[in-house]
Amino acid sequence: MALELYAHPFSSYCQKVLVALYENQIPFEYRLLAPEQPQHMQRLAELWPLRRFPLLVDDGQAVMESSIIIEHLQQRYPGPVRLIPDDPQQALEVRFMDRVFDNYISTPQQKCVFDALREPADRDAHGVAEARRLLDTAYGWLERRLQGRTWAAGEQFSLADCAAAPFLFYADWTQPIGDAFPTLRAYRRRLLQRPSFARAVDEARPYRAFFPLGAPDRD
Ligand SMILES: N[C@@H](CCC(=O)N[C@@H](CS)C(=O)NCC(=O)O)C(=O)O
Repeated sequence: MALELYAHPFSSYCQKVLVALYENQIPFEYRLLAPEQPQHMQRLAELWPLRRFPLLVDDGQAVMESSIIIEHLQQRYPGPVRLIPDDPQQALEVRFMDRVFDNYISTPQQKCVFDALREPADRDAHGVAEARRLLDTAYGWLERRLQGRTWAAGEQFSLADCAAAPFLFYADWTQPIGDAFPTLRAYRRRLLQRPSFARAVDEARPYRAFFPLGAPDRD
């Protein structure tokens, strides 16, 4: 039975999983979460009351959480690009970097975006300032950690890069990665050139007007 992915092209967590699927050319059926197809959102809510996406259905089994979906793909549909290394210590570094990009890049980035969607009276200026400071601190740490590395955890493209690609993409739109972080900027550029992510970015282009902070005219 074909894999089904409940997703939206503009969503960063969905792009993370799309990169993994595209890296190993794993076929799947796209269940677009869009107002024109309410049955897909309804199915998502039945399968996962938390209604977070992406969600993968594999032979009737629902798999949630982007990192777990990628681990599942690695176990069930291994391809030439091993997104989680066999070596346990290397695998730990990959999973650690995946957590860093999720918790300290994506989470504060989304805090800024969700705040912009609120009514002015409901906004949390203090929380947004904290989130922007956390992004700058994370940029500084990544700038040092990525020195001498092609990809997030070394020389092999991995789960951590699937996360880094969309999260740094939108983080830079939210809190620009300045000239003080040349290694991180170069890494973001490398990710944009990776065919799997370039494809995900292209598929999301029609939705750029929806970026609440205003999408810059680049990338
Ligand atoms: N921890 C989840 C996060 C998924 C997530 O937050 N996805 C967003 C889309 S980028 C979402 O579901 N938003 C809908 C909502 O917040 O109600 C994962 O890694 O898959």
